[in-house]
Amino acid sequence: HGLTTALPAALERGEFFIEYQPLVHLGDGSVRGAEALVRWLHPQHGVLGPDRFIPLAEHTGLIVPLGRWVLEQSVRQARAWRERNADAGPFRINVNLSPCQLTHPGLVQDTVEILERAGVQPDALCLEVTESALIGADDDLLKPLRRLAEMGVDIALDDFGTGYSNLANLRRLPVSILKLDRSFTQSMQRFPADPVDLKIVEGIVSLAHSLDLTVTVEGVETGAQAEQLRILGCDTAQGWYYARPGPPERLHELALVDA
Ligand code: G
Ligand code: G
Ligand code: MN
Ligand code: NA
Repeated sequence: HGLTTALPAALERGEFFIEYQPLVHLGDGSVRGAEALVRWLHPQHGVLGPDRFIPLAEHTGLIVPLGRWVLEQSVRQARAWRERNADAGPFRINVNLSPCQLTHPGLVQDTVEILERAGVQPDALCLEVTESALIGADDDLLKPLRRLAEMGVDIALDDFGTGYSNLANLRRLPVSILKLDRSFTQSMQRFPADPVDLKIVEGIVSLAHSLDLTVTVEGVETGAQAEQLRILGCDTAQGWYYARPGPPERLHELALVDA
């Protein structure tokens, strides 16, 4: 595969870049942070989304240095936002971790070093792991996540609700945030929303809150969805209704408006 063999040189040449999508507090509409989403500006094919190259990077192991690069850039960006908006309250950065990064022995040390180099506190960072990556996870896999969580890094379960995980299993995981999958948000688009989906979201939110977890909803595209999910008790939201993923400058503008 041509893309696969081009990956290492692309990282060296600086062809990857990051877009940021804001995370908004559903109660007051303030911007609380952003998720980092990597893209590849390919010299022939133009901008490629992560779905086109993350699986290839996972297959070849390049995901480890690429993931480290994404983390480093994102953490530095978080610092810049905090400096510019000192009055706006804590600003947090969400970074996706692939399962290969979880099993890489350098994860904890790399993360600590990146945070220290940037002068960023661990509580400014949230690492997103998909629910499916943690299904059936044994203690060896959870240990690095536990260490990071003890340091103050938040761990979020991404795409929650799609992975058939045992809800009781949640107690075992060092997770503090559930990111409710986009499919639930889409279901809130119809009015009245599907009563079974309403009950499911209600149940997830109540379970999450009773375990002291925060609920973030993904894929919010309309004000009606945001309102419905706010009423159901969700805490933060992300989606095109607020902003598409974009360059870091866009977030400066959003954060300043809300400060
Ligand atoms: O916006 P979008 O098409 O960019 O994102 C698609 C998927 O790619 C998301 O589900 C996200 O989890 C994944 N993704 C985006 N950036 C990264 C990254 O830096 N690392 C990993 N492992 N996955 C990412
Ligand atoms: O990590 P994750 O799979 O959740 O990454 C988020 C993905 O969802 C990215 O591909 C991003 O571009 C996409 N996305 C973000 N907001 C919306 C939205 O409001 N609607 C839809 N359909 N996709 C979104
Ligand atoms: Mn994510
Ligand atoms: Na997701």
